[in-house]
Amino acid sequence: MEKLAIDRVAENRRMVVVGLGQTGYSCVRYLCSKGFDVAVVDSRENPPGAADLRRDFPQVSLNAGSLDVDILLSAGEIVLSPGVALAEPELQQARKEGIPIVGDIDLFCRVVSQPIVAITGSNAKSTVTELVGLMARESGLKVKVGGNIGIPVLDLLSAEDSDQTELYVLELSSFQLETIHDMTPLVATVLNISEDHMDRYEGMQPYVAAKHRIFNGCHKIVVNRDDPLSQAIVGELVESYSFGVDVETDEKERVEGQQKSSRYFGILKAEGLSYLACGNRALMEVNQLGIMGKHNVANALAALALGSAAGLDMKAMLESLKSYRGLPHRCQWIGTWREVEWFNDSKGTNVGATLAAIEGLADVDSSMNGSRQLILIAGGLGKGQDFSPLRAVVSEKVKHTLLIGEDALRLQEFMKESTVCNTLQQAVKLAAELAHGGDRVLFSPACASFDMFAGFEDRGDQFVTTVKALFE
Ligand code: UMA
Ligand code: ADP
Repeated sequence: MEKLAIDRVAENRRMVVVGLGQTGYSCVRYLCSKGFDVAVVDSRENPPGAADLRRDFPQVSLNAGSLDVDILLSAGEIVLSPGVALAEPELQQARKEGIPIVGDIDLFCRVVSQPIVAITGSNAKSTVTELVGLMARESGLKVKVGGNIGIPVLDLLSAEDSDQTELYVLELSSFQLETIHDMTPLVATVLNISEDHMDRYEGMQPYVAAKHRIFNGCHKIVVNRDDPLSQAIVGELVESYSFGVDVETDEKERVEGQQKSSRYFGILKAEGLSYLACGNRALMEVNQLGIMGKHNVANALAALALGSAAGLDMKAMLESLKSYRGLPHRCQWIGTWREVEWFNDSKGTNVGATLAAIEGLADVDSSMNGSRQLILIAGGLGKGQDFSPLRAVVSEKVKHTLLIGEDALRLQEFMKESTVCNTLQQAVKLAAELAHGGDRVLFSPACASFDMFAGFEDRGDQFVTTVKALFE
């Protein structure tokens, strides 16, 4: 029974899965295939997986509408979905009664012996996870990518070729990290930290603490030199790699300066050109990157550091950085009409992401005198965030902001020039009227989407469709 033969579970093979979304359903499928007695509870009246469960696993009971305490207390182990907080009183009660609460990542780690690259952060997780996956594939490894990126980790095990997998690259959210006990990743990183999910955490401290659980038991770490909250205190035996766009060493300094270690990833400037660099060695010109913006330079360096720590081939990694064009809805270029460029950053769901998108796209263009003018479209569900960090950057780099959604008025307090719109379509139309040749229009909401859309993909798709309908 693999490593799952923990005493308690061996005694009581009843697993209670909490939540029947993507994760819960993958847990049911996995646990049933291993012969466990499985029951499901979900606080929603009609959870998304209910019809499929009845059809494919009629032997599994589903109790929907509340987290039934008696069912929870009957468990050998509770398997918690990430969308449900450990703080729910029913779960706290079960915990007090001594019932272990784990997540799908623990179930996965108990049976997997291959190396894992574990990636978290407030932003850039999916981009860096995809990049490291691509780099590993280009290096000739059989690699699987999953986790918060949208593929539950247990589904990676059900693939026919999973026995041959040589490396797993996992994107992990703070929610998933809350229930991790058994992971010992080869490499772990917190890419960056900025405020998010404040509707779930009582302040930054517990949010940061959840993220840092990724470092427990890891062999190597990658830290962001520009972000103190990403950095961990680890023992001497843990190899430490770092990345940052902070230090720009010119050639003179490079010759005279101290030799930097091969675990140090940064930017080198020489003869007016910027290079991604490892130690004192220039690797490739920044403008050869397939993804745009300063934040993506940091993401490329993070991927290089993670890939190096995982032993990937440098040439393959650099080729991947040249060919990778990024995921949709992340600072994605939509097109240029009347000399105005339009960008969809619907995945910018918190203030940190939107700041990075603004800084990345309002870069200085040598053909113009100074920064580009941005028109920003933002707004949605603020998740209890403090919007004030937007004030200074928006006032410096954004010509006008168009605001939508539930927290539009709260956001407006921090915007110099802004207009509240009833719909995204109205905001797009106004943006087209306000933008002049050379400007860029950026849709980066700094908010979640569920007040007006089915999710960030739906929101981004509606933006792209509206923009294209206006011009094509
Ligand atoms: N819910 C209830 N009651 C329940 C169970 C769930 O109200 O009993 C609600 C949750 O509060 C949440 C929703 O249902 O609003 C979905 O929760 P879930 O745990 O069932 O979610 P899954 O469908 O399993 O998807 C989860 C991740 N979602 C969350 O953590 C909310 C997905 O990340 C992830 O791709 C998937 O597992 C596979 O690993 C999404 C996400 O938004 C993209 N993640 C957050 C983020 O990136 O910021 C953390
Ligand atoms: P995540 O999976 O963590 O949400 P994504 O790679 O999907 O991260 O990117 C989400 C958004 O985060 C992007 O649309 C962009 O606005 C922002 N972003 C990307 N890279 C960075 C970075 N290095 N620092 C801050 N924000 C970033």
